[in-house]
Amino acid sequence: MKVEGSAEEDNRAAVGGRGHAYEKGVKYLSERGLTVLPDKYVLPLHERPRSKDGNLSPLRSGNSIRLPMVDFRELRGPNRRGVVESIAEACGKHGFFQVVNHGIPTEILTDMIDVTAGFFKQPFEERERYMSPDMFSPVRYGTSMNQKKDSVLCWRDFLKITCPPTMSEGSLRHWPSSPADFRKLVANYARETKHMSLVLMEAILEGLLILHKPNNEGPGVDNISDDGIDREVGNVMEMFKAGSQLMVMNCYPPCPQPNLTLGMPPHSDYGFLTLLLQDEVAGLQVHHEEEWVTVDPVPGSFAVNVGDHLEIFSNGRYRSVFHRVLANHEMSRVSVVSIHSFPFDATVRPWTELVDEANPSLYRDTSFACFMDYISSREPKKKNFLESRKLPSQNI
Ligand SMILES: O=C(O)CCC(=O)C(=O)O
Repeated sequence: MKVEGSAEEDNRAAVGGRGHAYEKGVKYLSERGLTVLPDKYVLPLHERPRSKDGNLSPLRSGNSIRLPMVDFRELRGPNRRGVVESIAEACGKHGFFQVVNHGIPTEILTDMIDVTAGFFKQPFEERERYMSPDMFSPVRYGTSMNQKKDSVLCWRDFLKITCPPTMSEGSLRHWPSSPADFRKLVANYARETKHMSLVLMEAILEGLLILHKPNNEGPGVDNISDDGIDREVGNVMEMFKAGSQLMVMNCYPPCPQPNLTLGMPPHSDYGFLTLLLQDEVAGLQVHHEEEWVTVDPVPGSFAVNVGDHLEIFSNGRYRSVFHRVLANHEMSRVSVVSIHSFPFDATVRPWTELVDEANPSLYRDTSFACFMDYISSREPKKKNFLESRKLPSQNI
């Protein structure tokens, strides 16, 4: 007969008694039936999740927010200017908005969620093939934020994949080949989200010009290209068309003590725009008016947020917003983020259209490589990368 030991003894056995099991990720730990959260995941008291009503579970908390809604279809209709302005307002006030009526077939979204869940359900040996300490690897499986540097780990595993510009079959050969159809389904999703990001970015650029010169009805005749687009907007859009797309597939397994840890700690995203698809399990929280509020999943829609590059490019008009993810005890959760920016080797700086004597540049030039160097050399904390890009004399 098996004699039951203490929860701590069971847990020590489950994680192998040594630190190395943590590096296999939280899916691995959760599959071993942990009942007590290992110390490595326990946040200091002041960093633990807490909500006003004292309810810690995002599944039950009433403290949720409805993000401003953007009807994507209307961007192609007579009310385009109204939608452009409402996106500008959402970026300025919230840094987050919800996109509906985007036209991406439901099947592509459900396939993406299913193939993400399917990837993490595979045996550890299959997932482990993509584990790499190289932050520049085009495919990387890992856990926490930076598992080698984080002093306290967080309760998430991830698969990061870089989307090549052509998305041709040959260029996807580094991507996982299982579950079956992984490459096909993820590539379909990546193409659709790339298109959506381009349409949104064009609207965001127009919105920035309107905010900067509110009395302008539109670009002057000299500044319109043959296809009717403001030349300045057109130039920037060329950078986005050739730009980078990074996808992060996240998995948050049930957590034995979710009130002691987080799925992801407070952070901002580094690109221009992040498009987030979540399954039906709540967990995402945004920092809004000094409070953490839950973004309840709206089936078939995307939560979109401003990233650090857009904060820099907009010269601080828009701010990348802190968000975090709560863990929960009962249900596994998956999400997929698609992060869009200029090409990896391009420089990001405040848009010249927005900078003049009255509005001096507030940020240093930056690039994706500079961000990667920064985060691979230290524990990423909140927005400290962005802080490092602010010009010293500017009080923003
Ligand atoms: O899982 C989520 O809802 C958010 C994920 C996220 O913030 C990220 O991957 O940066």
